[in-house]
Amino acid sequence: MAIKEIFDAVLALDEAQTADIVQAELDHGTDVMTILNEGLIAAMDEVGKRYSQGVFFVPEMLMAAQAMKRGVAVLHPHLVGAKARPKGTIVIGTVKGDQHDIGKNLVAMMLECAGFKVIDLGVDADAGKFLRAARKGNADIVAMSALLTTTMSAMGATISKLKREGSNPKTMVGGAPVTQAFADKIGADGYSPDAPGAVTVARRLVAK
Ligand code: B1M
Repeated sequence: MAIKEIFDAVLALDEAQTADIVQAELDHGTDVMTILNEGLIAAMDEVGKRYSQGVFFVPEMLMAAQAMKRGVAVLHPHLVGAKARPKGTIVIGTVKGDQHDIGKNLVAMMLECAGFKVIDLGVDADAGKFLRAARKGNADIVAMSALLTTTMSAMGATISKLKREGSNPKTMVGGAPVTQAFADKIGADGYSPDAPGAVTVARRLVAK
């Protein structure tokens, strides 16, 4: 069994096969993060390339996303470690106008694994939704994901609203088009290019 087969199963848009091969690879003793990064995430990068090239269209992206989710579901119990007292509360969501949730779900899962209480708002969450959830949950951090260049501005709008309304959780942002420079520009307290890095940033923000 090879990681390449996971990559191929996602690109074949085959949910059941993806789940089966991920399970087989786990049984074989392959590291969970290797399966995630070199199998599933690498395949989604290739899906994006094929979409840009006009080889894949939206239905293929959607089916690949379903395959990825099935694979991640198999990995989930292996990623979630023993839980102690929560290290802090994090409200997370994909920002307004944006339906992409695979990266956000991975970040949420890893934060959970690291011992944070995670309140997941799902996709298309507007500034008011983040604000209400942060207040209700007494959140330490509001974490936002965006995959579209057109929705990145919703992160800035959310941070402005939190500040305007006197809500003071720390904020962190991420997602493929987001950069450290953009995070600095909109006044986010933290940025990470990937899910494991998001855990490091969250730990730093709650320690401040
Ligand atoms: Co969309 N899509 N999509 N799509 N899609 C992209 C993002 C795109 C780059 C494809 C392309 O053109 N090559 C492009 C955006 C271009 C741009 O904005 N410049 C695009 C487009 C154009 C669109 C539509 C507009 C297409 C259309 O309808 N014409 C449409 C928009 C819908 C909407 O949101 N309003 C659309 C729709 C979809 C689907 C619904 C079909 C599906 C999403 C299904 C789902 O999520 N449930 C989809 C998919 C699957 C993709 C690609 C192929 C894969 C995204 C993905 O899941 N990657 C994507 C191409 C690509 O990214 N290569 C593409 C895997 C995931 C693990 O990575 O989310 O980046 P990512 O998360 C990473 C990091 O970014 C980081 O950690 C994660 C893991 O390490 N991270 C954070 C993410 N959030 C973080 C938060 C943090 C920290 C780190 O702190 C809070």
